[in-house]
Amino acid sequence: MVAMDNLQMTSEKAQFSLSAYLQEHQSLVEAALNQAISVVYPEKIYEAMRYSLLAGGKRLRPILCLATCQMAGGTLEMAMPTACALEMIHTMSLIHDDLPAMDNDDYRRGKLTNHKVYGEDIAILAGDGLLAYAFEFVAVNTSNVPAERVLQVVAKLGRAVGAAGLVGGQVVDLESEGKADVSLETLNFIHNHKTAALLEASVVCGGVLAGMTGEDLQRLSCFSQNIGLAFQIIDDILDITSTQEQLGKTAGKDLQAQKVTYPSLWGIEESKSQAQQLIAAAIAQLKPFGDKAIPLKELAHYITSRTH
Ligand code: GRG
Repeated sequence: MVAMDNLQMTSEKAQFSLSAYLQEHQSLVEAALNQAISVVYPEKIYEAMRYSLLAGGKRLRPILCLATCQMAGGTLEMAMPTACALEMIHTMSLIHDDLPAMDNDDYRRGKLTNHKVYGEDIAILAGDGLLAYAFEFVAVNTSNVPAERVLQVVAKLGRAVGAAGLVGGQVVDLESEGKADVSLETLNFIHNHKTAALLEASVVCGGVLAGMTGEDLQRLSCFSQNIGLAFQIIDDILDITSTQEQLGKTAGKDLQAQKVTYPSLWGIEESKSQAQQLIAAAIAQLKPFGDKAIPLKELAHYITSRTH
């Protein structure tokens, strides 16, 4: 496809524009997500799934997956079904996170949350529908990739969302709520699982689809764990320093829920410095990949400079 081929990276650092890269990749992901789910009977559930999936968002996970696949010599087409699945899984986790039984939020991505529009019952089912469809989507739509790589992707996605990943992190987060004595170790556990696990899967699956193995995958795993934690530290800071309009969701939630966060343990300045150190450690892992890693490096920097 010509439009996708035009997006192949040149090796000239000077020619790389992160904002153009983000814009181009975001619109490819939007188009693929829009095509992924059609509204059929029973319409309500498909509408609820599409409502949250197409509500905007930075599309960071799909873009990380596409960028890594390209860096490793693969194509956007090889990674697009997995990129869409990552966004389906991420969106389902947001829908369930916002439920009254969890964080009880009214706004997400600048819109009313799924349960506020469709009711709790449909919101739970919309999350379930997106989660199941994510796996079907990868299995059915991935082409020009050997089956054993697709199987590896399915396994990695499953691990990232289950009790060894998002679900486990969410459980410890719920257990820690209202406790003032949450340790740094526990906080790291929560966010390594709730946030970093899916970011890690995004990067590593991109590498797997393109045929990466061994030490290269280890490097990608280390890169993404570091950016995952940095991402969460910045998320915690933005919850304090940004407005609801900037965030698209209720601001100041952590303080209100008396959650222990990185800024509550370290203060804002030290938290920023820790995030910078994690980004530097992440970028160091990309050294062997040379100029091909420029998009991933720039995406890592974007994590600490973002405002929403
Ligand atoms: C996964 C089976 C399954 C259940 C869900 C609710 C839950 C278990 C886990 C919570 C996961 C969660 C909401 C983690 C927070 C991750 C995070 C920092 C979200 C914000 O991500 P952004 O900033 O959001 O990328 P956008 O809207 O830009 O996509």
